[in-house]
Amino acid sequence: MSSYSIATIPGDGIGKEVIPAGREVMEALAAASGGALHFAFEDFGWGGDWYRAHGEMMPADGLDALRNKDAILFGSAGDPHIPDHITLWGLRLKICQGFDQYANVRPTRILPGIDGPLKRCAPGQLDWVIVRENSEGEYAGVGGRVHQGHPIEAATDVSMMTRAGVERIMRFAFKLARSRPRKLLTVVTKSNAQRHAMVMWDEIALQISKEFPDVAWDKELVDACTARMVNRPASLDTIVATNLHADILSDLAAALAGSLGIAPTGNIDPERRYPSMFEPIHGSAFDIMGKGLANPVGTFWSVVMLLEHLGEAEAARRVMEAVEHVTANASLHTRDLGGTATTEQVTRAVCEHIAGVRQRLAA
Ligand code: NAD
Ligand code: K
Ligand code: MN
Repeated sequence: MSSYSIATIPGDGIGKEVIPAGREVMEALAAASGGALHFAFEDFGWGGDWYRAHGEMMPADGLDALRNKDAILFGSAGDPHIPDHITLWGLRLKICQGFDQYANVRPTRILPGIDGPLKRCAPGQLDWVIVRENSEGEYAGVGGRVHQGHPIEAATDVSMMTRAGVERIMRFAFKLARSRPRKLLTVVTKSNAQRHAMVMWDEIALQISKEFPDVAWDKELVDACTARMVNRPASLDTIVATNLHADILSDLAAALAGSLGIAPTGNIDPERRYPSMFEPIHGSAFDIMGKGLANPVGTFWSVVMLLEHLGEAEAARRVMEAVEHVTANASLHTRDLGGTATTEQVTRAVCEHIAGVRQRLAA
């Protein structure tokens, strides 16, 4: 039997709806495994409510409570009554940076039954993995404000990149590209305008590419890349970009694949010194929270990534199959996909499919 300890952090808004749904799916998977797979869950009620009670988004020793977990399933940080920079830096970024989860991996493809906005794009022509540098760059936290509130006020957010930080994300991206059938990497840049850090980024891309002679790669400016994603989706496969650039590109990618509610991501420590954290890419979705309208598919796909990270390829495949079975059925689409299904109905259908596979195997 394989047993894993999993931390769940629903956080705020619809995180409180989709993370319990993700846990239900993992429990259904364990039940269907006939004892081969076991998950010990511990739930952490951190986020906006915790902030109101304690003045911080998570306890000061919170990372210690997570350190020995095998993986973390995270919902969203963001509360309508607390500034976004407090919720983000106080919880999600604290975990990403505390555990040096420097590779943020975002697979995107059009799932069966989903109608993406790209009318000229057959489903198989959009199959990307975006690798986002997740530890420095524009979100390094370097900067400040002087003369606050005065007419001469100035403020900076410095995009700080280190050679070591860029080398490790480039190496990760080339490796990932090599593991995919097309062995194709696009390095996104903005070295025409950002003439220091991005020029180093380009130089390091060239340097690391020499370690991967079997990977074909090209460079694209980030603005041009948005157009290429829309006009020539099949020309892209694996994409590596800075923290900010990839943040933006991956929301575009999610929308092109049908909905923000479907897209998953992993915040990964490739060296496995710390637990990695998996989450849907969407936020707290204040406009739909508490209504049962949240699409849980992004969380389920995140569970698939979590299982793959744990080396449970067969279990991951089983969950992905159940997800694709559900997306293929329009009566199980939530409102963001033009349907009327609730979070609970989609969750139940995925759990039933997982349980049914076992029944069919046993029969
Ligand atoms: P959002 O992702 O919360 O919502 C954007 C739009 O997409 C909304 O219309 C929402 O209803 C819809 N949507 C998102 N997820 C959906 C789902 N699963 N099913 C159906 N519809 C879905 O982004 P936002 O509105 O920019 O941000 C809201 C809050 O979330 C902010 O506080 C922000 O800082 C935070 N946020 C957190 C994270 C994170 O924790 N990783 C990521 C993004 C935003
Ligand atoms: K999220
Ligand atoms: Mn984002």
